[in-house]
Amino acid sequence: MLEVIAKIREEALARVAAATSSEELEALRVLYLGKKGELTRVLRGMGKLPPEERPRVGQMANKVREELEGALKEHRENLSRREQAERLRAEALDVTLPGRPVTRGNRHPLYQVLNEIKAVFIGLGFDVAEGPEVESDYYNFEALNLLKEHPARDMQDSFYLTEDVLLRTHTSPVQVRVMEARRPRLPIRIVAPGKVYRRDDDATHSPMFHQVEGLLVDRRVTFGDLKGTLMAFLKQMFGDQVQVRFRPSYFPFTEPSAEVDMSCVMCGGNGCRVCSHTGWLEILGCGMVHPKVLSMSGYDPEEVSGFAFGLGVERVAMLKYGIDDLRLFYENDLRFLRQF
Ligand code: 2U9
Repeated sequence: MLEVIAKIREEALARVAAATSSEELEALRVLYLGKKGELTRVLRGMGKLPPEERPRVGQMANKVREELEGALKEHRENLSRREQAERLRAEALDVTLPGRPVTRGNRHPLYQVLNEIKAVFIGLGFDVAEGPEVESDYYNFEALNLLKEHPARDMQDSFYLTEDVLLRTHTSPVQVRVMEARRPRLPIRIVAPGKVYRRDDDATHSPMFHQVEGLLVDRRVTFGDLKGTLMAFLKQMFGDQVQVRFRPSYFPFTEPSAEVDMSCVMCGGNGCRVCSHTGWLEILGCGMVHPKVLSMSGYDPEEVSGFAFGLGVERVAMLKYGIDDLRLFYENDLRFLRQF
């Protein structure tokens, strides 16, 4: 019997020493010391021994049990220390590493340009006015002297929600609303920036684009005031050396009307691909507010006059940065957007 116990002891201690995980140790504990374990079985079988042998066998079995329990405990503690060390190594967090830099974003190039345009006009004494992008036929067309037959009113050219509600095709309705709201206080000196919508879609036209329009209404406003204002704007925007010319044009809401060209920002006026070898770039439309437009909003064209202008933000941004496809502005490609 003593030999059996000695053999169990030797085998158990060897297996405990060789165990490589807490689970394996627990399985060994059950195997040797559990209710049905090998050492337990030996102790249970003691009844069959002659009474004089029982104390020695009992003593030895208990000693081995204690020894095994001690070995299990020690090895379990070693293993758990090693397992924890391994876990910590796997999840290693080096608090001395420098942090990841937070990269600073930038405003969308179109809104950088839009804000620049706004800032120049604010500097010239203009207020900024905003209004709804969903407009009535009256504010978008009628109040601007666009008659019922005007091609811009065609379903083909504008986005209609109902027969007389549409997405604004320009920011002019904002100015009409301001003229109504402020009457009779003068002067009115506002720019109206924002999104506008037209049924157009190619490399230089998008169904949604941005405009800045301006309006000045007061007593004795002249075309000279208009020219001076726009020249001051273009010089601040593109540099003092920029040349400006006014060409007669036509808009239903202004009379007389003009288109404004500036010397090409790419070639300085010598002629290049961007200006189609003319040396000039078309940048603005403008004119004196049509007397009918003034009177429809409740102003007497005999008493007051005004000028108005409009420009496309995308076009200004494309010229400023030498971009030839405006769809780049809307694709949200960070490789493009991060350059500005
Ligand atoms: C009121 C009266 C008159 C706004 C004007 C233009 C000329 C013009 C275009 C520039 C490029 C539109 O974005 S674009 O396609 N605009 O040429 N806009 S005068 O005239 C107004 C506005 C409001 C009450």
